[in-house]
Amino acid sequence: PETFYLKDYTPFGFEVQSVELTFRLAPGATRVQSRIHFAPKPGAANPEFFLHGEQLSLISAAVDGAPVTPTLTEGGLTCNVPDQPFVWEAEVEIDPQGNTALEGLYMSNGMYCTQCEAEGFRKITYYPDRPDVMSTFKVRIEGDEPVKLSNGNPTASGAGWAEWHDPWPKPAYLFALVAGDLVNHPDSFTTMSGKEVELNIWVRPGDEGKCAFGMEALKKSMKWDEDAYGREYDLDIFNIVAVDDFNMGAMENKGLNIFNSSCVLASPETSTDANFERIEAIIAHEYFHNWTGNRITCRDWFQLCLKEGLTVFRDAQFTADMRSAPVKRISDVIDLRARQFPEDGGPLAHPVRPEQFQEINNFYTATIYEKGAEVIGMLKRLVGDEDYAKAVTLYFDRHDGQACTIEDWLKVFEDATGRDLSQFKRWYSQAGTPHLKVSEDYADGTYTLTFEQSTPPTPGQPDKDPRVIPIAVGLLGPNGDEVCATRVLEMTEAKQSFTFDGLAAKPVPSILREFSAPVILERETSNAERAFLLAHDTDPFNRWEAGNALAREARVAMVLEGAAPDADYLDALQKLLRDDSQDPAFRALVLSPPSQSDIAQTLFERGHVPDPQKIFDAAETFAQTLAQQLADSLPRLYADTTVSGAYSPDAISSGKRDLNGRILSLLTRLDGGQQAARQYEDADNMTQQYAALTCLLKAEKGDAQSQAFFEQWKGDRLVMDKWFALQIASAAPETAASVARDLTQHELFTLKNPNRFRAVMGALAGHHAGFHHASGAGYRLLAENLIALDKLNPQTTARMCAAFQTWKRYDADRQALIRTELERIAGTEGLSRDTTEMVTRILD
Ligand code: DPP
Ligand code: ZN
Repeated sequence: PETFYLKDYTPFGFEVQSVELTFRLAPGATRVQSRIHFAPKPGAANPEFFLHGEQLSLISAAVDGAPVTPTLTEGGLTCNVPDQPFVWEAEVEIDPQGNTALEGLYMSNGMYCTQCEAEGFRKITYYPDRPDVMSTFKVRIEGDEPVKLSNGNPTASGAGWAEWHDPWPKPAYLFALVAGDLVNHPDSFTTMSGKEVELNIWVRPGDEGKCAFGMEALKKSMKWDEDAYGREYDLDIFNIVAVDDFNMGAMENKGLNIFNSSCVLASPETSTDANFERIEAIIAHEYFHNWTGNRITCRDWFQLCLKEGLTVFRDAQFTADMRSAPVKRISDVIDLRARQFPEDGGPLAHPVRPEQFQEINNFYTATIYEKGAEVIGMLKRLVGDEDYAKAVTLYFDRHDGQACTIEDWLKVFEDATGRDLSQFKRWYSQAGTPHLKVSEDYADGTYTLTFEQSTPPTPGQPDKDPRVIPIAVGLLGPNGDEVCATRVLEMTEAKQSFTFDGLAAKPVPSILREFSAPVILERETSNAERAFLLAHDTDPFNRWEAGNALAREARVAMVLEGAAPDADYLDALQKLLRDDSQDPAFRALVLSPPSQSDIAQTLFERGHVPDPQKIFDAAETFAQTLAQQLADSLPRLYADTTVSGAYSPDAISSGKRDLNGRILSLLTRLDGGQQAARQYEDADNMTQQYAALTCLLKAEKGDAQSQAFFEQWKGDRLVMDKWFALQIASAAPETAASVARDLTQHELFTLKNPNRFRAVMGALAGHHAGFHHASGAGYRLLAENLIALDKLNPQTTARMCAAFQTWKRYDADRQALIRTELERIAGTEGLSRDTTEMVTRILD
């Protein structure tokens, strides 16, 4: 397959002045007519007229009204065109019904919908399908479907047709069309300048009752973007549509966001607290793209983090404002370590701004999104809040309507602050997570911290230069009082020391507060000091971090030395658990152990070969011991944290339910599931029902409830995804793969729905000891299903290949088993470009 390089960027030789599209919808044979005004760019000498196009049947083409016969090439067409402005017209036929890749125009449950990012528009018509080509669009949709939507504002409609006009120039990846039998949940929003905007969430009949929460989230997002960034919405209407079959979470098409139904539909009976929070965040994310992504877009796909990193950063700020900032930060770091650090430390490592790719769909990664957001967080910390606001305002003023690069982004910060960001830019160009070693020294009232940074080699990048690392540090005195408030140390050298004067005694440092940089901190310290920080640190993130480190060390000692669970840590946990003055959500986070995959990674980094079964056993032993030690207080703790009254997904109630669920899982280890069974019976919301079922299934006491759950919810696809996933997640390591295999034979399993595929295969890959069971059955099952899905849906297949990315952590036998499966996938005839690229990179 062809490799594309950042360094090869060349602009398109023509301006696109306007686009008019007419769709005549038919499931197996939709006709698309295009009428596009092109003009050669001044100064471009005889540019090639190349239009992308894939899986299109060309019916006719004309230039300035005269029929032409273009040359069809791999991936598009070329044509001789005048050296002055001209009108291109074409008609193509496409097959939405046969489109199982879910890119371009396709059908989901009888409804037409589109997904064009990154390169799906070329499956709709011939077009310069690249983000730096921006134009206004007029769209006419002809068909019997009662609802027909596209971008922008509605202009006219009649029996069997509707017309839309999007006045804002946009790249083709933001194009969208929806048509079907849909019902809306309507509302409106008045913008800061007093403009009334019509809002709708469109769903299949029957789902109307699941839109209210999403609508509130949308209105909050619109208000927040005005208040926090001064950004106002810019069309008369904003539509959201829920679609069942969708490769991503959601898509920010101009004025017509299309959502995976799992990321917008919500009701207390069918959605957990975690679902509610995620839905609120994704609605915000897609809405915020209207400015960071749509009004200002990317020049090319290498700049993907320009919109994604910034928009993730903005949605995290939003969630922090709506809910608890420390809880959001801790959750984000857990997620970063679970998904981005393994990527950065393995064969799929790539810079936040990659310099090459074969298939751009493979770069919608945790590195682009989450590390991309971390980089912006560092920038904000370095320049300060005020200068951040100045720079971002300059970005909107200077670049509105443009397709931009990371250079443009950094330049507004340089211009607004006078800083030189050339070294900072390494965060965008160097892959890999820096390791930050710390040592300390204290003499005569002066405390010195010395840091050394180094980044391991990553594919194609053997050597790394030192980066700018903002290290937020505070100091605590021996009695637990803070003797030095947070200071941001700006590290620029490979090795650098910082001093703190006037201290009466050797302090305890709290380093990397709020996780001020996405690095791996290496510091030799004692469990006593960790417990001290867990008790006294003023920074909630570092308090959690201290608890997390204690948990990790306890697990590592159990796995490596067969040690008993650390008594001091158990003590600290019990104290915290009983401390009602602490936020329940925070207590729940401290109580949630590092993941088993996380422990495997730690062992690997310390030079050991992780044994998944031993890690699993340690987790079980630890939880069992904790439950026993807490035996006397668990019933009271359970009662105290039970939320009664009408369900509300607000942060306080959901934090309490989270803690309550963790207590229930401890209690279930002692009471044989009695309390969980009662909770299952009494539950009037999915959070409590699901928590109870999880406990029961883990205890092997949940067959009846699982059956009842299935009967109750078999008509609800999203709830059934939970049921599928839970069967695997709760299985023992030796049975996880066979449970998953049976589920792939279940009548409700289908390769055609990405959510269902992810529910089953994602749960298998997420069951650390089950997926990595020595039999290799988990590897085998995943490989078989990836091979089967690749024929239908390369994009979702390729993403799921990442389950194998950590394979070099494990022993030779497991590596050999995985290699066999990776080679089996790679050797499959007709394997997609997407999956080929992923498997090749993982194998390298
Ligand atoms: N829709 C995806 C997102 O919002 C890709 N842009 O991140
Ligand atoms: Zn996004």
